[in-house]
Amino acid sequence: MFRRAVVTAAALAAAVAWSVFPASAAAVTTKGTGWKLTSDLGVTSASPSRTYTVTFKTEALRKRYTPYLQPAVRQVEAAGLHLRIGGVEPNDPSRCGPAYHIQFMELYRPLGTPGWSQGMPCPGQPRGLGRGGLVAIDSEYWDGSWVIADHVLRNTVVHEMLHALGLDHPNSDLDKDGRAEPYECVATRYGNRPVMCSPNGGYRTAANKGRLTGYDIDGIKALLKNARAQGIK
Ligand SMILES: [Ca+2]
Ligand SMILES: [Zn+2]
Repeated sequence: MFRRAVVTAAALAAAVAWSVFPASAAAVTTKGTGWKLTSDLGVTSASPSRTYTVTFKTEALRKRYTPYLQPAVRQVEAAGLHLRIGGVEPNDPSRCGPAYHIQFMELYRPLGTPGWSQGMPCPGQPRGLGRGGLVAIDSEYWDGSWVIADHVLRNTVVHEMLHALGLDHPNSDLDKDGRAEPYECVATRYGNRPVMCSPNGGYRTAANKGRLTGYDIDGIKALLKNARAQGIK
């Protein structure tokens, strides 16, 4: 639900110092209706040509999360970003993995808060080009200590993957009380908030849970558009 550092604060600071603001910032759009990019971590685009690969720390995790991710992965592909579900590889919550990998793991309360998971892109990338990231799902969902509805679980897993691709929370101050509050996100006329809303939104129906909303798809398209605007392949 939140995206802060799996990577250590020191590593983050060093990486962000590299370039939070790309030289061609003028060509980059970082937010729109219902979507926002992770510009404060220096990620504003995604490669239109490279393939991003989701990997898992263990075979058990691969089996567990692959079905949850498949519908969303197909939508991201349809939006033009090459994304595939891969296999098992070691990962380390304190550092980013191979380029263009999104590494899934389970940790006990990765943010220290009961029931919260986290995902983040590798920060401070040259020209703001996202190169994948890390996802840590709270292990409490599986040991019975945190009760989570199936649609919330599925939307959470997808939400964290989208963080690793470079999408941020699009919460904004819709009621003009001076603060962008939890759940304060645009919604469709059916009341569906972006999956990237914080805490996570997304569909609640059996047919659509774990699928991106149109807002989230617009965010994915913006990552690609920014890359093209900067001549990133
Ligand atoms: Ca508000
Ligand atoms: Zn989040």
